[in-house]
Amino acid sequence: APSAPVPAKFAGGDVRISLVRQLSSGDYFEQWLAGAQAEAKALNVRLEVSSGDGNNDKQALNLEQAVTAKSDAIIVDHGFAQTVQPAVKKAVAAKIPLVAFDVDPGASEAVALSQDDHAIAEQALGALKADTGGSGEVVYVYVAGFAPLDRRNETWEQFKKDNPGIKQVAQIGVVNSSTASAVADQAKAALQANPGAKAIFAPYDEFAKGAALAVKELGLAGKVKIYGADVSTADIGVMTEPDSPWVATSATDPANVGRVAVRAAALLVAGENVDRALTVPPSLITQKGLRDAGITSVEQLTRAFPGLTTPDVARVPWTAS
Ligand code: SR1
Repeated sequence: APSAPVPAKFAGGDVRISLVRQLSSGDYFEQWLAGAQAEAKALNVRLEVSSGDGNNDKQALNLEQAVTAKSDAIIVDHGFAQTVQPAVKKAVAAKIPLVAFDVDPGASEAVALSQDDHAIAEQALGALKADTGGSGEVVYVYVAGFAPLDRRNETWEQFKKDNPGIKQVAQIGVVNSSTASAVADQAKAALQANPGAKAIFAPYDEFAKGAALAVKELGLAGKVKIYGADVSTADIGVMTEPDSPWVATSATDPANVGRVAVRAAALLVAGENVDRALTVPPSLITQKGLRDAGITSVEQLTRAFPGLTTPDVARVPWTAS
């Protein structure tokens, strides 16, 4: 049951929150937005959404505009620190509460929200280690500059030090509006150049989908396995299809993370205390686990993994959940 009355501003439907995104295409970002919109509806908040469509300057401009428009709060979703931080400073100066998801806001006033990216990489790499015995040639998919990928990369670097039998034979990666097909092309070339590779560490679902396509097209299913991150209903389809090389992924429920972002922003608008660092834990999801349980959708997955829903992260006292 709610432990506080609904603040007047929320009851009147007068709260406007700007969601300023760097990226919006792909399963992860679509599910995240659906969660954010559902939470905004539940809290009677108007969510004004913009996307930079991968263009950092456009995102920075959208952020400036959210400050000028005097939104009640701003959520910055991804982006590069150097392009986002100048506008974040302006939001702080204008006393606009701010939640930064997957980007360093560079301001102690802002709430920094992330998934536990080190755990994401550790879980996926734990599966890779269990399957390979800790040795073998691995293709790695990475693009620097994205905070979550940089954190996962820290874990990968440490993993290689701790497991000298693991040899990174190629590094590939691109993030754009057709990441999966671009990564598929790169992965094909990397696998052809490195016929001894037996695993691909691809810690973003668009990377993993691209890698899976490459392995299939080269007829290497059974020889090369993929260890990824993130999950969607489409990803579950890819992981569970016959002969799929994508055997493990470590993931949160992206819709849940979008919900947390909106709750944190709403709490700030209401003047409630919010931890300055919020972290959403992932779960390890394996191909075998999905197949054994007959899971075909994220809805079924969240029922099987109740830890994927985190009502206590940024709990709003005036709602029931
Ligand atoms: C390009 S960054 C992609 C990552 O952002 C989110 O953290 C998702 O987990 C995804 O892997």
